[in-house]
Amino acid sequence: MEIEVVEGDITQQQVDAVVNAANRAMRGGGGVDGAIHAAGGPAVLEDCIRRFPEGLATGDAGWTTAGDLPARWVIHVVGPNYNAGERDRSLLTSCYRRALAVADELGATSVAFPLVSAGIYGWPKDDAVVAAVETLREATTRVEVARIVAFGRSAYDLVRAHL
Ligand code: AR6
Repeated sequence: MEIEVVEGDITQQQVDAVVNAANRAMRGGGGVDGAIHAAGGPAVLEDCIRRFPEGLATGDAGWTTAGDLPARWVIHVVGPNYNAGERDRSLLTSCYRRALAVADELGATSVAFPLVSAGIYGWPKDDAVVAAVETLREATTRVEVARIVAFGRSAYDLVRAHL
């Protein structure tokens, strides 16, 4: 799998699936979650309610339609909330592994990832980048391109340095 980085907005990515950094309730939120729901439109939330009546566990992934986004699917993951004391790193790496497993189920070959947990959930940025890059590098998957979408120049530089 090729791993690339771009600076930009994940809602604009022309890929098969975009990954959302959601929360356990799976009913939208702020950050990248808010941006994906806003750009994807109400179909994303409707599908979340239909497919995830009980929400989703931390570290897990599940897909919905991408609604009005250029992508076909949104793969929602729930990263650990570092600020709330969830500091088990395997829950963070699990998000990337589970997202790729869901992409494989869907037959998605290009997937865009945000830096899960690195915003509102407060995971230290440097380690969030290392976790993303290393987990993607070690993954066994049929996904051909994993695109890390860095939101802002400093995140982009950090990911580039680690790649
Ligand atoms: N495109 C790409 N990356 C983005 C975008 C975007 N449009 N917007 C933000 N980021 P966060 P979390 C980056 O806070 O830390 C929500 O309320 C951001 O700079 O979106 O996992 C959910 O509902 C950061 O690097 O997600 C949850 O409650 C990264 O995406 C909670 O926040 C993740 O930041 C999840 O927190």
